[in-house]
Amino acid sequence: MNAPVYPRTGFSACPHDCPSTCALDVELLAENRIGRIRGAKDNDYTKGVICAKVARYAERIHNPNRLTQSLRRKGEKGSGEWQVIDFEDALDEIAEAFLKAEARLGAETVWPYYYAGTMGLVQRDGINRLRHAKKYSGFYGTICTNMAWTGYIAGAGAIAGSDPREMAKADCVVIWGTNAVATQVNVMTHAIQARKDRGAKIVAIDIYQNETMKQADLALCLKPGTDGALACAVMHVLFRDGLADRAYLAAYTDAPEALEAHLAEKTPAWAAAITGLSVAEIETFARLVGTTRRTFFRLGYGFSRQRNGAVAMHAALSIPAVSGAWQYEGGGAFHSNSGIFHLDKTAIEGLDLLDPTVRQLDQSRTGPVLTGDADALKGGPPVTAMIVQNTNPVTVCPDQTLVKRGFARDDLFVAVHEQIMTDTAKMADIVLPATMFLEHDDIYKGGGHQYLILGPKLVEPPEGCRTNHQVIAGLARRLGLDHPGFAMNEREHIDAMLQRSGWGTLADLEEKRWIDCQSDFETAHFLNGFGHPDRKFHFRVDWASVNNENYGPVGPVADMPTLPDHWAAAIEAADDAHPFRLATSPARQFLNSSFNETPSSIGREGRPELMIHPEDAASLGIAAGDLVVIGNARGEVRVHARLFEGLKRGVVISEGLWPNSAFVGGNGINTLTGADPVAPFGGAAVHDSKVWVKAV
Ligand SMILES: Nc1nc2c(c(=O)[nH]1)N[C@H]1C(S)=C(S)[C@@H](COP(=O)(O)OP(=O)(O)OC[C@H]3O[C@@H](n4cnc5c(=O)[nH]c(N)nc54)[C@H](O)[C@@H]3O)O[C@H]1N2
Ligand SMILES: Nc1nc2c(c(=O)[nH]1)N[C@H]1C(S)=C(S)[C@@H](COP(=O)(O)OP(=O)(O)OC[C@H]3O[C@@H](n4cnc5c(=O)[nH]c(N)nc54)[C@H](O)[C@@H]3O)O[C@H]1N2
Ligand code: SF4
Ligand SMILES: [Mo]
Repeated sequence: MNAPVYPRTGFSACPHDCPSTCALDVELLAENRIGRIRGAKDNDYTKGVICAKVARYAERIHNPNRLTQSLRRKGEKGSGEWQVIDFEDALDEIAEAFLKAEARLGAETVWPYYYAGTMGLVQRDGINRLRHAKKYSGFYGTICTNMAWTGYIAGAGAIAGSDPREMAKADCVVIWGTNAVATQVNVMTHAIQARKDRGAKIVAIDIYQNETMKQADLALCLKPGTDGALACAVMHVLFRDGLADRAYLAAYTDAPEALEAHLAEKTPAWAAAITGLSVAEIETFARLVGTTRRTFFRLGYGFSRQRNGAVAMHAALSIPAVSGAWQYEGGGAFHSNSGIFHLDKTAIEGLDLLDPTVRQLDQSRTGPVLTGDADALKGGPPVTAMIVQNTNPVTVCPDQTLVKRGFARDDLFVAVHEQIMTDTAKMADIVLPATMFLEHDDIYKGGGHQYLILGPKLVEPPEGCRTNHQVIAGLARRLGLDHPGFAMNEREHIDAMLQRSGWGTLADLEEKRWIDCQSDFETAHFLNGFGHPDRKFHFRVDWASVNNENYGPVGPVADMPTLPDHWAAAIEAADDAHPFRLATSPARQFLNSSFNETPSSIGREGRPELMIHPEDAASLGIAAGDLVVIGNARGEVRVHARLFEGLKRGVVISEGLWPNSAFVGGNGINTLTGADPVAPFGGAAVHDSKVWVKAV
């Protein structure tokens, strides 16, 4: 074989937890060195556009602070004192700790813990094979999607929708509760295409004037947790003004008469009082979507991160079912395409070994789980051993005080497999160094689009780094597990999954780079019926039965409204002691907690701040740049004030998942967010916290 020539371009996919899952062209400078990363021009979703932080990936992958050695804790937990150890010895110690814990308290005391730091299906999900083979506690991954998906499924019966590329063919694009400029830039590519080609109107609905709102023709800035009210008033106007598509309603929906009657009182004036929008804004928006057949509702995650988030998502999704927009190209709704890929992950996840009687523990309740809350532990043994891959719970999980207390427990053994020394890795007993995406083989599926994309190994990792798959297989060997999935390598897993799923072979994919899995127009627009057994869109919801995932309903499910509504009682409304509502929106230069270690991202983001309305600041005696304390019953956080006019009074926003050490006093922003169970199936209401704010 000829030696590879440099520089050259390699093909990949962005592994980060971002709906865009961009197809990438990677400049390869040497066997172990990359240059610039660009978006693939010939992928018709990516269209050559990626975010700046991934374009600068050389900075992250060649970061001098990367972990490249296995470490064993020397001092107290979190002391930062480590001893370098051999990788194989580290795996021996982890396996031994797991066996010891299991012998004492049963297999469920071990909690393999992972999330979406990489979205690669082999590297991310392989840990489940270990879990199923050993009957360790399951990881109920709720932190991101639960309220959103539950609300969407409640209406449509599936996680799918209009082809996201159709946004470019819309006459109105409603960008609802997603800061797409920052969080999934390609939505903007397609929406702006529609504006250029067709004069389409772009509507954005958010709680502050972020970069996406600034690009909108109509920017609706409402109070957090009130989207259900806006949606109801819009549908009220559609019925009132003869803009509801009654033929469509009769053919495709379950309870149009009940809905119309239910909405009779939900007028724009009613919604204005709740949302803080004006009646005129609501009327304008309703008329626009009611008179524009090709209205594309691009529903994001942000507005679902409220305790009434599932209800809000369902209410927003109900609008195109009333207007009939689903029938038209460029119309309908889209949230995620997760439901279209029908991938058979038996070998990757060891699903043939799945025992549904083994408990699952809720990611969003990591704090309560690790501090012994009997309800969060589902009546089972305490967690005394963990391996963590691709997630940074000490930064990202709600109710951080509990999370920290849990990870600090002396009777809890924790191994963390990481690329950098995160807040979580700092609390570990053993740290293992991980490869980055360009250093291992994997395959990625779009959330915001319809492609399966190959991400092959393109460069050599630093000596010492291991793939997730290698770590899991190494542990399995030591634990005496013989599932065939442990013996296969990454490429064999990709090939087997593709073949079993009917998507061809790895060799095919290597040639094509990506597979377009889009379903046909009728299916995507639910014109052959929605995903429920009766094939109707459901306005009426029995929340406890929407889905279950072997966990069961939680929270005040019985109080959930059965028709689209504003579920006021669920959210943490401001009160005299906590006059502000805090949202913790994403930072453009970070990807959750990833990139919060790269100098250029830190440089562009500055420091942890609180955006507060100038009049609120004045009333508290706070000036721009002042250090302030934000607090509630869960704890206190110190940040610098940034006066910002683009939000409602009584709303404050702190952008970004900074390392806890970036905060004066070391309490990260999730100190203020709650780990209480969110109805109906859990999740993290990270934009729904009542707080007080004080000058220091
Ligand atoms: N740059 C960057 N990109 C990211 C991420 C990141 O951290 N940084 N995170 C990635 C991940 S994991 C995900 S899941 C996606 C999420 O991406 P999005 O779908 O965009 O969701 P969020 O980032 O949670 O919030 C989006 C917007 O919702 C707003 N919001 C909060 N509460 C409400 C409300 O009650 N109503 C309305 N209408 N809006 C509200 C927030 O202020 C924010 O501007 O982004 C991904 N992409
Ligand atoms: N306050 C507040 N909290 C939030 C949010 C919010 O908006 N506000 N957003 C929430 C959301 S939507 C999400 S999805 C979560 C995300 O939270 P996390 O899942 O923790 O997300 P990341 O920070 O993207 O990734 C975590 C780690 O994965 C590591 N990693 C990446 N690739 C690999 C790999 O191949 N192998 C290994 N071993 N490690 C790898 C990275 O180095 C990074 O440190 O945070 C949630 N928390
Ligand atoms: S983080 Fe999102 S927008 Fe940026 S390259 Fe990755 S998938 Fe694309
Ligand atoms: Mo997420």
